[in-house]
Amino acid sequence: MTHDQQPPARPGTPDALAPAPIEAVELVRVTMRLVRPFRTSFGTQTGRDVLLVRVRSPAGDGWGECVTPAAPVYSEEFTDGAALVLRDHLVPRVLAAGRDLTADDVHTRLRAIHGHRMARAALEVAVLDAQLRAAGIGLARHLGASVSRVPAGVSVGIPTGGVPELVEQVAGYLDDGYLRIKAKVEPGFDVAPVATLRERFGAALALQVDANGGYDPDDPAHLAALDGLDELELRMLEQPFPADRVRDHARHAPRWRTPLCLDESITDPVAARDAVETGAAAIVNIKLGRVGGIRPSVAIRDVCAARGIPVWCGGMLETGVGRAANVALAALPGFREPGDTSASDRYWQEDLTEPFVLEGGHLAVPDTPGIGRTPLPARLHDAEVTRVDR
Ligand code: OSB
Ligand code: MG
Repeated sequence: MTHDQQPPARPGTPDALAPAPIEAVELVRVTMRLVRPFRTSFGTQTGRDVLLVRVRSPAGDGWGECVTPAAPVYSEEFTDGAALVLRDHLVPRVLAAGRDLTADDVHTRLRAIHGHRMARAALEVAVLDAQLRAAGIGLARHLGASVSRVPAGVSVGIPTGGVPELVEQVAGYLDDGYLRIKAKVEPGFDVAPVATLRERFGAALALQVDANGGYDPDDPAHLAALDGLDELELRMLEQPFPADRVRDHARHAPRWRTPLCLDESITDPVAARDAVETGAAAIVNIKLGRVGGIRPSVAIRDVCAARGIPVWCGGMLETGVGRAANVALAALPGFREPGDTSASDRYWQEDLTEPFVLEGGHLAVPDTPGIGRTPLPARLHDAEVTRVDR
């Protein structure tokens, strides 16, 4: 438990918010290059083709970030698909039922739509941001956050330079002050590199791994590698098997002392309940994009809290817009582990917003109205904008 203890602003009673009048919705795309390529078991990302949703509203525009990668490699969603479904389906369907909108209306009006959770989440957050700006309330306070800063971890990709480069990167992040390290693993890059980290940085290092579903639950060699990781005193093993193999996670969990954490498999509160109740997940990574917004994220937190399961806030290499929402979520009661809520300079030379900075291993939770960050106008000069106003 690394959170500061502070009473919530208004325990359990998020302020009721007036609807925001929406004049138009814009899809804003900006190309961003990562400070270093990020490799996982599903591939390498060198940058992001960032898709933002901007809702035009008189008291202040609302912003949300769609966290899709360019290709459908993490889940079925990808950025061009998200832009298309927002433009042709989600936004028209929401606006057709009236332009005075709440974030809850977004969920209600999209009930008949299957999937596309990252796209839906971006629209939900943008509308909520506009409502909160009009009300002069910050997102964290609105949600009942209990802390003013959140402990920050960092997710370290599989480096092209192998173990020496991994050690060097981790040393750099620890110098920066990050409070825990999550190393990406895949078959062939697991026990040896992680054992090296454990030897080099000692027993006190808060260390965990994320396989992004890269292991086959029926392959004895893969299971043997995971047995090897189990010796290394890891905080958790995240998503060893593919997203749809929840029963296999439950089947193999008793084999290891290391708690299993699920990411890709947890798409909604029912999936969370089933994963927890069957023993597939002892810890849950919550990403508001993956689950379709802040409302389902809070519902998953509740499902887990009722069953004594810790949750933490994951990330999808967001810009400051998405990170602002993540940091507010990470400040809620029940979020009990450092998140992948790293500072702006871990991802970008220049963020889209005022940067998030690491202070003593923590990020400050924004307390200005709305989500707490807006893209800087100068950073949007080359953006491609699609207006959707019907
Ligand atoms: O599995 O948590 C993951 C990034 C992109 C897609 C999936 C994942 C990640 C990360 C990085 O681990 C999290 C971050 O720092 O934003
Ligand atoms: Mg993950």
